[in-house]
Amino acid sequence: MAFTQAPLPFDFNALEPYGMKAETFEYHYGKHHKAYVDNLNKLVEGKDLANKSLEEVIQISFKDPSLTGVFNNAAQVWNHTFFWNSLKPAGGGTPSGDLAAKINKDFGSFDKFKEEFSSAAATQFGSGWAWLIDDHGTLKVTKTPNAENPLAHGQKALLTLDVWEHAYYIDFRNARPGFIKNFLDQLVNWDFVAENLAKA
Ligand code: MN3
Repeated sequence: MAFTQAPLPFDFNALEPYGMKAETFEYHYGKHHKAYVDNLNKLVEGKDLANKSLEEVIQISFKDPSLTGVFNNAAQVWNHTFFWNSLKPAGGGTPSGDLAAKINKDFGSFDKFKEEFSSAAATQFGSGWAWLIDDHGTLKVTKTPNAENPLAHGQKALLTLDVWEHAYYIDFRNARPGFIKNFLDQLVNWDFVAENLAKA
């Protein structure tokens, strides 16, 4: 069974009123994400790994230096699907319920969380990802280089932002901080984050 690219959970132009053009998704979903899926399928063709789940492939290949190429592509397939689900039209703002309470408890306040997340996303040198994770019961902000992700470290991802330059160059050119602020202000899908937190 080949790995497949999950559909984008919104139309290519759905985020245009919220700072991200259809052209961004034509490239980022249609070219970059698709290439990771195609490369992964080529790399695992005819191997036992082709019959594992994507999550299993990520965890197996992260520990095996001979499988770096498999890890990079598998993790990027997973990371991008997770990122699309982290976005929604007219998102952003503040979470509610148990998630809001947990953020307040573990970060001190929602503003403190925003500061930490923005700082992680802005200071990831070069390509990578910023994350909100559930690290064995405690919410934390982390950043990872290139394709690395919380799954590889046995942590549960709740939210991510792609800070590879290809994620923001069409909409924000070189201005990563503007992309981060726009994400927090009007794109974060807090319902998705709450669903992830509630999962065992
Ligand atoms: Mn990307």
